[in-house]
Amino acid sequence: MGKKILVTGGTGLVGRGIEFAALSDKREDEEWIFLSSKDCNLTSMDETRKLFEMHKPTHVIHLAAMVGGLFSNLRQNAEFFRVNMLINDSVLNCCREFKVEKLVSCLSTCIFPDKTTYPIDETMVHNGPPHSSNFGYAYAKRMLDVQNHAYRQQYGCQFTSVIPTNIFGPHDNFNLEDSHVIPALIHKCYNAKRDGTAVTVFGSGTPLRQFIYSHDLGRLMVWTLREYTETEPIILSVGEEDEVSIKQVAEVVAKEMGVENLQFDTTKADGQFKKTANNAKLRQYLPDFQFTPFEQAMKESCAWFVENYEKARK
Ligand code: NAP
Ligand code: GFB
Repeated sequence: MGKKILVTGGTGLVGRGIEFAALSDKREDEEWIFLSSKDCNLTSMDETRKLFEMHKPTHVIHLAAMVGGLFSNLRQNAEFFRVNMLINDSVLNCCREFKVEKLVSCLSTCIFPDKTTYPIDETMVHNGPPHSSNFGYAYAKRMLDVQNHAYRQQYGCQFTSVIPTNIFGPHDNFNLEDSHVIPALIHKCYNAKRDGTAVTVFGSGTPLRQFIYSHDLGRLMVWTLREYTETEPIILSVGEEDEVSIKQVAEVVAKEMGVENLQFDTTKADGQFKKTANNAKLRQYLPDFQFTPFEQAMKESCAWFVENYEKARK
């Protein structure tokens, strides 16, 4: 029998990356359904049940979440916790009730302990408190790993999770209040070029991040759904050697967008200094996986924003 794969949060940055990957490697026995919040408000168990009743999925990739950058998290820790706990409870419970064969949910490297040794690996998710800027989001996401193990133990469910680093690409959220650093900088550079003004980068520019292109993450998540059988999470990341500073990122975006004047507002928060993750487990499974070079991925992301300015989330 074929697979019917439901992707919650299928219209967001990662969902579009998965759609791109699934279309590039089509399989006859797979039917993909990409959902938005308009199809169902997943904070409601009743609505979620109706959705599962309608689609009867055999497989689920669960992306839907309240998502935001550092400044959005700093303002709304309570909401990040509440909304994500509700969504995750509905989705995992319905996956059990409707006997979904496999569920892959999405964590994030920002949920790891703040005070830790580096590099971070998959065994360290629960080792200590997350960074204070996003503890609401981080604890809700950590609970997904707890839920996966509990559902496996009590009901034998095949539930697992992936842990991506910071992500960017087409269809990102470019809203300057809520967004992550790369879409924010692309949008700021666009405005600066149009208005002949300088670009303000928030914070000192010294924090370090690993960034993964949404199309690469899409390919890796399709692989996870098809091939990965552990309950334990797997980090989906570029190598430690590909970690970059925010200043370097700002310079790459500015160059791509044709902007020269960058200023740093050090009164704004830096957030977590780094969360360097180790991708050795991924490399054991996929030693030959090729990541898109950062500059190439940035070129495609900037071009997407310029070409889709009217319809982009901003
Ligand atoms: P995104 O672009 O903001 O997309 C979020 C998706 O979730 C959208 O499809 C949205 O639907 C849907 N959604 C939100 N609230 C919902 C609700 N109450 N009911 C149903 N659907 C709802 O986010 P993303 O960056 O693709 O994130 C996808 C996953 O990756 C999340 O689990 C996130 O935690 C994780 N992640 C993201 C990053 C990153 O840097 N972006 C890093 C690590 C992990 P609408 O389009 O209708 O609003
Ligand atoms: O992308 P960002 O919000 O993610 O910020 P985090 C990364 C860094 O970029 C921080 C700096 O040091 C910011 O100070 N930055 C510079 C900016 N200019 C800007 C700007 O205009 N907007 C933003 N947003 N940052 C988030 C977590 O943390 O990472 C979330 O809070 C989530 O929970 C996500 O998981 C992946 O890596 O700091």
